[in-house]
Amino acid sequence: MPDLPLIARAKQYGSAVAFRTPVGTTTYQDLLTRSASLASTLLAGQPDLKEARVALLAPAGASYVAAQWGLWRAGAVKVPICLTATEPEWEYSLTDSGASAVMADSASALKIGPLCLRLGIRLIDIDAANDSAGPLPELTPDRRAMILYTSGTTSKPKGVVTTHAHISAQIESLIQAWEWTKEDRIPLFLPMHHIHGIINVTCCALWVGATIEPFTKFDQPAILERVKADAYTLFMAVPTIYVKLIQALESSDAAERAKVVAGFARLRLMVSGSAALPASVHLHWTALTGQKLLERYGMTEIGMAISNPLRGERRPGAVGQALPGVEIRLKTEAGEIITSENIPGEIQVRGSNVFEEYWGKPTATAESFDAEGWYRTGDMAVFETGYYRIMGRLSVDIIKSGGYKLSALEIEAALLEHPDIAECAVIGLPDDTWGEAVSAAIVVKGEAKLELPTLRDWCKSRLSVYKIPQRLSVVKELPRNAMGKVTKPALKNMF
Ligand code: MCA
Ligand code: AMP
Repeated sequence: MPDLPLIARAKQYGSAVAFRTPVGTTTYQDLLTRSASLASTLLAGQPDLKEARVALLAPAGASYVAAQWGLWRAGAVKVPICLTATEPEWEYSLTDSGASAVMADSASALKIGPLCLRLGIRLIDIDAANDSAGPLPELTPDRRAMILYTSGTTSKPKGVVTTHAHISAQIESLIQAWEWTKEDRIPLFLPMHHIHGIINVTCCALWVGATIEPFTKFDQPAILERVKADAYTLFMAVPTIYVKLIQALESSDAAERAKVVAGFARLRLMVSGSAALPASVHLHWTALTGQKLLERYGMTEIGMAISNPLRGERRPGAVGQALPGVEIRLKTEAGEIITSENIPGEIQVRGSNVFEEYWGKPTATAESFDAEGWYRTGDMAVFETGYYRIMGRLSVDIIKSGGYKLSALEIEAALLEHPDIAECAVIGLPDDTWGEAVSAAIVVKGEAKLELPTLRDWCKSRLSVYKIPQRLSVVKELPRNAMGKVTKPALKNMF
């Protein structure tokens, strides 16, 4: 394969606009030129980086993509890391992946520079690097392409490895299902270390020659201005964003609201995913804008798997049917494959979209697949009149807040380092805005006193803000079963 598919396709789009910002545009040819130069910087005379891990720390935008393509073209594996993570979290991703270099925009390079120095990792400032393009290696689709860190049922996040072939399969499935074309224009305001921002928005748009308007965060006023101006055809967000948009629209004056609503009504498609979209929010959004949100279901390990149809009924509270190229089945706890409707079971997935392995964790990888190669998602669903409906997760230790998947165990481990905390247990409590709110029950040492604001402050150097407990309950003891294990369902009543 002379070129990776995204690169080969970009060559066809040449002078089309890939990125548009208030200060200018970047064409597909600009991305190709810049990424070839960055690949040379990375290669520094070597013929091929041979799957060396290179971390990427930059806000969404043309520079991010040039770096991503550059490291791919040099034969490296991309390890995107979170812009707002703490230094210990960065250190974990860099050391666990064995990263040999970090590519960062100038502002991020300043922040991560001291850590790179301490760990002896090469730091490349994407904005400053300016090598001339040299020869690039030939790459095959089975090469590893990306490691995404995802939280789960273990205390520390696991690195989900996908190859170029997996990524292509994930993209092609969505292009087909949602009928992406080069006429599409989409805002990008989701974090660039997760599938939703990386694959569903950025890679899909660039695959077809569409245009992206990047924002460094969910900048609601700026995005709504552009919605009013008919800047977009597509919009993809997590449920929390739709909740926030409903709140904003309902508190704006009637004339302003009418303009924004008219803008949303003209979009060809609005998608929700990464967490459950309550049917009430779905119906509220339709009542407000006339748009029927398309809800879909996915996971870092599998990309997107199930989606409501582009054409046809988009059912509130349901996620639809298997996407093209994706096989889905439900299995009962007793191990029976479910063949009829209305019987709940675990969602299992197979297909060329499914990841390769957890980085450096062969046991965890083996345990997550069954003997026939079906990936066990740990999510429960039921098939009802032709549509899958997600019922929840098998593990109480996974929390979804604002679309971010969090590990209760990781947060508990951090809280236990607090000098006044003797014991703790973390759960997700239902929350209208965040879906679930991280909630900690703690037993303090001796006569110690601990309140939420001081605890949150203490957490800020250890945990990303979205992992920090939003609710706190100080209890005398934690509810435990006969084995001494904390019974998390019983904990809910203590808040
Ligand atoms: C921000 N805060 C949060 C969260 N995000 N707290 C809890 N949970 C969160 N997710 C904190 C802020 O740090 C701030 O704290 C306070 O809440 C209010 O911030 P605000 O500015 O209002 O929020 P925001 O910055 O607008 O962020 C909300 C957000 C963001 C845009 C919904 O959380 C977000 O981008 N979420 C998307 C995550 C995502 O892409 N997930 C996809 C994973 P303080 O007041 O203390 O400063 S991929 C995936 O799940 C699969 C594959 C799939 O199916 O897609
Ligand atoms: P992540 O690990 O961040 O990739 O999150 C994947 C998880 O998000 C899935 O395993 C589900 O638990 C959840 N999820 C994604 N989309 C939906 C949805 N539409 N409804 C309910 N849960 C969802």
